[in-house]
Amino acid sequence: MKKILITGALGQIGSELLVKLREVYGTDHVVATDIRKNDSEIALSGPFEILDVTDSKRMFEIAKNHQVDTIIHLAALLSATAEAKPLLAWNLNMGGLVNALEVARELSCQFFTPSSIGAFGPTTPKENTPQETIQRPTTMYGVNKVAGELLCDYYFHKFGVDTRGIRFPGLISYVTPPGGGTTDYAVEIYYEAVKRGKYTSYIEKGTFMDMMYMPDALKAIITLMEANAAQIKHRNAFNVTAMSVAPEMIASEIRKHIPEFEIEYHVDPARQAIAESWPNSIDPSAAREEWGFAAEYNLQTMTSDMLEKLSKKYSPSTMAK
Ligand code: AKB
Repeated sequence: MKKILITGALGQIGSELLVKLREVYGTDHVVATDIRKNDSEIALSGPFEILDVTDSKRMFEIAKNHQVDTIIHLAALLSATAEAKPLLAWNLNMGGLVNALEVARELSCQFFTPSSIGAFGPTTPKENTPQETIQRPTTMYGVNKVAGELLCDYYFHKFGVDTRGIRFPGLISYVTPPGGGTTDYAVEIYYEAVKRGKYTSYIEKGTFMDMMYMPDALKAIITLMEANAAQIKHRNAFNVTAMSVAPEMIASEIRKHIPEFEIEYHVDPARQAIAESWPNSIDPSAAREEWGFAAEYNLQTMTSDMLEKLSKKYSPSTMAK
């Protein structure tokens, strides 16, 4: 049975992955860490330690004290924030990653960290982007992600650390909103549809990016971590996707449930430029072939589920509790 340490456990992926991992491996087998603690059920439901991932000594102590054998390193700044604060992004994203890899090396832990469609750039083939292709991103986030993929490869080849990674597209969920990403519009649109019946998109109509519903992302992480090492060739990191969508496509799907829903566009040039530098759609065939990746949700099924869950979350009776 694995004993797992998660960094960034209160973030968008962490807050749901933590619950899922505790269901699978047991509450005491998953140690949550984040830079702050809040009074959410997640933070209070099992082992939790405050950790700034740039503090390598503390990270080592926590991992050693809890005798973990697996590290899932999620703490990082997303693309739009990283672009606004590039030096902070370099220090946090790369500093945190190398600290976590060092702990994995010293304690012989299995290791997972997410990469992103942000690891591609404007010279990458835009449609059906291959697993192995040109990676010359023009954002600080992209530079971090490419360097991170290479660093994880290095720790595998040089030190034998069992590093594994996934290039995630935009992740959509109703539990914890993302913050500072370029694909965040695809989450906000559902919240605003339920709360106000309209949304102003900062991403231009006709801009395609890959997306995936959170349950598929969680399943992908667990499946990859459980996969037989002998099957895995592209360990850092696998392309995965569930859908390639533009804002108007999500809007028209929402309208099937909320016919009066309206979308307007007020484009944010900074985030639009990032979006345009990324692929329109990526090819997940290596993940499918090497460890059986398959997304369950498409735009239709995800939209139904998001709207149902958010309507419950924001219904007057739930809000009054
Ligand atoms: C972002 O928009 O920065 C992230 C990502 C695709 O990596 N959601």
